[in-house]
Amino acid sequence: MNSNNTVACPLDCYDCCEAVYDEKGNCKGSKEHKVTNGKLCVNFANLLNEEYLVEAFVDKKGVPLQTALSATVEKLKSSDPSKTLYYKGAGNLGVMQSAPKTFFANYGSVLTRGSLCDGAGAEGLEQGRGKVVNPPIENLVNADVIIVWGRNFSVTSPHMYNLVKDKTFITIDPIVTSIAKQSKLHLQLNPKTDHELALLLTRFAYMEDAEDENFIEEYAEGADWFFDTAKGRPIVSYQNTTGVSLKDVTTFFEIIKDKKVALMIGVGVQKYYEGAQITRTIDSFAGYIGIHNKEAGGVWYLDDSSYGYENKFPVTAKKRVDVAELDFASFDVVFIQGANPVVSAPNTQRVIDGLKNSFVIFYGTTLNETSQYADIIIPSSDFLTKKDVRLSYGHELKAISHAVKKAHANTISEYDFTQYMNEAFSFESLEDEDVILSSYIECQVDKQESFIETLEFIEDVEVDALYEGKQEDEYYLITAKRKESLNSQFSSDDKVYLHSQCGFNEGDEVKLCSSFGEAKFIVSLSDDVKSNSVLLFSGNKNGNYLTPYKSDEASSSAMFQEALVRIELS
Ligand SMILES: Nc1nc2c(c(=O)[nH]1)N[C@H]1C(S)=C(S)[C@@H](COP(=O)(O)OP(=O)(O)OC[C@H]3O[C@@H](n4cnc5c(=O)[nH]c(N)nc54)[C@H](O)[C@@H]3O)O[C@H]1N2
Ligand SMILES: Nc1nc2c(c(=O)[nH]1)N[C@H]1C(S)=C(S)[C@@H](COP(=O)(O)OP(=O)(O)OC[C@H]3O[C@@H](n4cnc5c(=O)[nH]c(N)nc54)[C@H](O)[C@@H]3O)O[C@H]1N2
Ligand code: SF4
Ligand SMILES: [Mo]
Repeated sequence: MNSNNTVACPLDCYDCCEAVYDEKGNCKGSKEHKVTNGKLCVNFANLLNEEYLVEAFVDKKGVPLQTALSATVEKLKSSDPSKTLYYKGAGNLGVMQSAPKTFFANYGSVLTRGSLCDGAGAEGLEQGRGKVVNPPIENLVNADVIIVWGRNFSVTSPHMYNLVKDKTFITIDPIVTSIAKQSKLHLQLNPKTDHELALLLTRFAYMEDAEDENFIEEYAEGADWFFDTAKGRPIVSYQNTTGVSLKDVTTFFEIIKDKKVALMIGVGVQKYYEGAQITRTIDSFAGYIGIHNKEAGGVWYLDDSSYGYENKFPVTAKKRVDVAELDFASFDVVFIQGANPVVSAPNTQRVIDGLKNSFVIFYGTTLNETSQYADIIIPSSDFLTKKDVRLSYGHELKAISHAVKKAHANTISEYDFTQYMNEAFSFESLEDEDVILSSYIECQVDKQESFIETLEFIEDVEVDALYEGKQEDEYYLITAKRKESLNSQFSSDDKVYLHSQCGFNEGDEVKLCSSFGEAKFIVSLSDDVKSNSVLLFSGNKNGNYLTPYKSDEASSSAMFQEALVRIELS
């Protein structure tokens, strides 16, 4: 691991792989990084083939980097800082991406709060146990049965999956995902009924004598209340609302009986207004049957990857706005780094209208749908040319990036950009780059950090069901990841996937309408999609015309699936 030719995959992905760059310029998966295990994926290949941006722009005209940087300084010097926004995306997850935020916080820009990704679920887990830290990867490897709940495990963390692909799987997902196809049991529940399913499972756990009395006594609070909530409804009523049969629930307990269980929760369960409560209910069920704090197995989610590390880029924002609700038009200047909100943020029409009415500075490695609206474009140097460290939200291993290639003269790294701006504004400069990086590289987080001291069970579950207001001709909106792209990066798949019973034909052009907007799509039929749902992949250029620009109830985060859609031939 001490070699100076490793490169961290910068992409927003659970696996956090490390590659080795050889003298011939080839990148191979590191064999020393346990999760990478010598292999890389199609998206890493996409990165290597990417046409990186090597020209800066001011007013759509190509200019040298220096001209774009000077124009940025000039624009900020003549603006009211409180009318400027700093918006950072997840295009690169290296720790150095946080450097520019320190400049903008000192300057006085408004920052964002909440997330477009895992915010609601993280909030739910944190409410119950105070922190979100995954168990050691060994615990996953040593589990017997893996429950994949609202996570496209083999697609969105292909290397973690590879370590355990021979285990017994149970999948809980409205879509027949590739992991569902390899599972012993697939509970194809209705969207946004996961909290109900968790309560039903808790009820069965009691009947099957599957509760973990020791865990409950030693580490849990409120288990009785939680169980009372689970008992509050007739069992058969859960069957109707979740769409999961009691027979399948019995099978679920047959499979996990006396087994070491790992529960992999994904972002699918929490893209809703009450996403925090839903996730916490699942974690409470896991506590009830004693999955936590064991030698093998445990509960995984997208954890706080920097837990236990010293934050080298602390910021205090003068003001923050919710990332899902913000209106770009209400700012004079918007600085967008590593993001593509025109495709990835909720409510595309509102994003575009906002960007058209603001001065936009775009800082990225590639042109994208958002950079079209930029007044200034600053090219960021690509991942092979800058030093960095990646911490993972999927497991405890980190990946280290050396600058294995020389950066193009017209590009600038996030660290150098921040230093440049600090100097222009006479702000204090950052610590030395190598000192910052060593702090992350050398810090070893104790594996015991994932130990849960107290699990407070959720007591009242108050979730407004989507099925209650749903009309016959309305569909649930599912929006999930796909193998060949990383959110809006690389190729996009702009189709709508529908079950063959939907009454439309392959290739039809349809209009989808929600209460938030409408857009056209070409139909692709797939019986992997539940017949009451439509599936749009993340990165679909038109998908977010349909999604709400409101925050969830607890974490200021987006809730992409809190919507129902109608379909008409266009
Ligand atoms: N190849 C690839 N890998 C990626 C990404 C990518 O774009 N491409 N993106 C990365 C990022 S940013 C993230 S956050 C992670 C996310 O990775 P995952 O956690 O796997 O997230 P998603 O694919 O959004 O959704 C997971 C599953 O939730 C299901 N689902 C939807 N609604 C519900 C529901 O109401 N209940 C239940 N039980 N399931 C539901 C979907 O059908 C889907 O199969 O993946 C990362 N990895
Ligand atoms: N409908 C729907 N919407 C979603 C999702 C969904 O499942 N469905 N998923 C949500 C999730 S989980 C997430 S995480 C977000 C992601 O949304 P965003 O954070 O907006 O990420 P991307 O769309 O992947 O945009 C990445 C951009 O970052 C830039 N970039 C890449 N590397 C670097 C770098 O090193 N430096 C700089 N400065 N720029 C770089 C590239 O120009 C690229 O276009 O999308 C969310 N939006
Ligand atoms: S699996 Fe994820 S971390 Fe690994 S190379 Fe692919 S995108 Fe990068
Ligand atoms: Mo994400």
